Amino acid sequence: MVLILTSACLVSMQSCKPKTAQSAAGGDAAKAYVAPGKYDEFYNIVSGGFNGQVAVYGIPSGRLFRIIPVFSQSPESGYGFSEETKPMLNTSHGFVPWDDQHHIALSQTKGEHDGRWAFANGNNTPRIARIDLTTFRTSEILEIPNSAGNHASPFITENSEYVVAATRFSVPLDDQNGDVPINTYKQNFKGSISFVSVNPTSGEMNIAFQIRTPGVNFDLSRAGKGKSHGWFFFSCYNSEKANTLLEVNASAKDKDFVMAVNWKKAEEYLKAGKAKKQMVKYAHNVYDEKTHSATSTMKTEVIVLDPADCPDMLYVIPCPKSPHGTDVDPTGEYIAASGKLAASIPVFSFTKIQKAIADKAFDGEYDGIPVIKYEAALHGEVVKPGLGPLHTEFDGKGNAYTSMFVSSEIVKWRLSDLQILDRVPTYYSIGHLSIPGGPTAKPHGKYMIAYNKITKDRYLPTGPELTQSAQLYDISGEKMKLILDFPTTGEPHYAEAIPASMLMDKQRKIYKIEENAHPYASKGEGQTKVERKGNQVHVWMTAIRSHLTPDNIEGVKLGDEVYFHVTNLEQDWDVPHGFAMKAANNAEILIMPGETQTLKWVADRVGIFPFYCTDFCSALHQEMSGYLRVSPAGSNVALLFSTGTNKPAVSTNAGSTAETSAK
Ligand code: K7E
Ligand code: CUA
Repeated sequence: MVLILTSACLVSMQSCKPKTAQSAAGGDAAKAYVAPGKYDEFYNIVSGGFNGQVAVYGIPSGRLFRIIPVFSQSPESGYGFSEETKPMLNTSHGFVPWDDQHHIALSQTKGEHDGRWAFANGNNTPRIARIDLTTFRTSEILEIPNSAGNHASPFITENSEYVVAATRFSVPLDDQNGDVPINTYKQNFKGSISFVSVNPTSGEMNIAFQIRTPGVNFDLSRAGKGKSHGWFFFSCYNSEKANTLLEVNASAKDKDFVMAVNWKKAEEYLKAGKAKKQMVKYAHNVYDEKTHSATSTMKTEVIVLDPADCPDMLYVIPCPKSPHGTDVDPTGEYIAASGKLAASIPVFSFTKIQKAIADKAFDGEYDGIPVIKYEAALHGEVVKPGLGPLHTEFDGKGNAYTSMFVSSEIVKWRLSDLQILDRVPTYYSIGHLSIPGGPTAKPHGKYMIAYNKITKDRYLPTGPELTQSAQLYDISGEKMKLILDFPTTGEPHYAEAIPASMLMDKQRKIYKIEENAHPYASKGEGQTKVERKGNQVHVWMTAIRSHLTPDNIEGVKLGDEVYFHVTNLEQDWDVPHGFAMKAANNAEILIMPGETQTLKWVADRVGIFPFYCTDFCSALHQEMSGYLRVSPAGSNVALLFSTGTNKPAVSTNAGSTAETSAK
């Protein structure tokens, strides 16, 4: 949420609490009821905001199924703590284990959900992640160079050709000396739009090209679809190019812009060799499902198109007051733009934009980019929709739904004649809203979910901070009906929901042990061992109900770095084993059937250190444990490991027992 509230807004926010309709009527609430043992109709994949994660809820029940760590370390799964997953959080700035996650884009084919991947943005240290929807795990993270604030991201084209990212903050380019006075913004700060290609088979991301832009701030955007496929519509604010007190100085002009990008044209310029190479530095991190390990590669160049060399590639359309987003309707004809401070919602027509370009209905230029006349591009305005319009979704039946932050409501309006049909309160201060399939060519309709910024009196209070929350509405009839409140983890921004039937039958159940290509895998207890390499001790360990092999380890010395490479030998669905070591400076690791994961631990004192399985895996789970003995640095205790056999006892120094030497 990028809104800066004026005191007037704050006042109206306080007073926006409706006096009636505090709760859903019982009859409506029943529509959200999913009986015990029954499945939900939709998976809802929801941004986690400043917790850096993505969460998965059922719709209509609002039940939380899973939290997917993306730009965060997860003590639950060991993501970002295990040696295998640490590289996922590598960047050109080093290990960055947090980000601010706002937007989700589900992969599409022919403008419809295909249920393969979810893309998610890291807002703070610019990154895009790809989540595999067969494992609900993060598979890839790509850093975005020439960007600072990856808020306008990720947006997907109708065949997942690209996920697109534009910079929130314009900044000096990565290969230039950025040591410039901040008030030289207008000369030195540039914007950048990145087209990230998606490999149609593997999903792997690659920056195909960037477009250099004037130094504006980009906000939410959408790809064209159907008739407007090949175009992209970005909302921009700060066309004033202010560098201080943006609250005032970036709101000076009456209109900012929607930037229309003809990306098919950009591809032609690319083929014609118009792009220039630029030396930059950005990390590309990929998780390999065969080695169960991530690798991080530092990339060093991007190719960049400059609009000055590429006529007819970019146009700008004036748009009232600090737009926060553009949304394209299912047919691809209408582009709704929401100005946070605007009194109306302008809706542009793709057909009219094309005609305006053909007729050169321009109103001068902005930094060399033709400015299309507002009236020439306009389908019409939704008049007096409410206060603080932010985001719009579509039901596929010719209707649009816009969230109103300041007046805390959702307004339903008709695309054809822009008439307001209905309005419903939200509790409170709605940001995004989402309709299953809402951003696609074929919305699934039926439900609408509001993501709120403030919950105030809706839930039991929990100290200084109250829960975050979403609200579910039934939109199958003419009137929108509130049917459920459900708390969310983190501050939710955008979300996408997809029919359960598209995902549930293709879930990965296990990793086949025979396909495990981890260099430290033990594919059976016979392969377990302990080896020393200098001060590193590698433990090849297995886990199966209900023991760890080896479970007695001796000969580790003070200061040794011990790597526990634990392979879960199970080949049944949903039988993870966990592994935790006393005094480890990280989290547990949670190992899926057939998988190998590594916990690093440093022996910081002499003594006996128990380790155990953390996931209640069987009736004898509590017995699934072992001991590691640490001896002084100069000790002569040999490296020994075993399970189920007692080796002869060896003491560190003659005359004392093993017990006392451990003190
Ligand atoms: Cu919350 Cu999409 Cu970051 Cu609007 S943004 S609310
Ligand atoms: Cu394995 Cu508990």
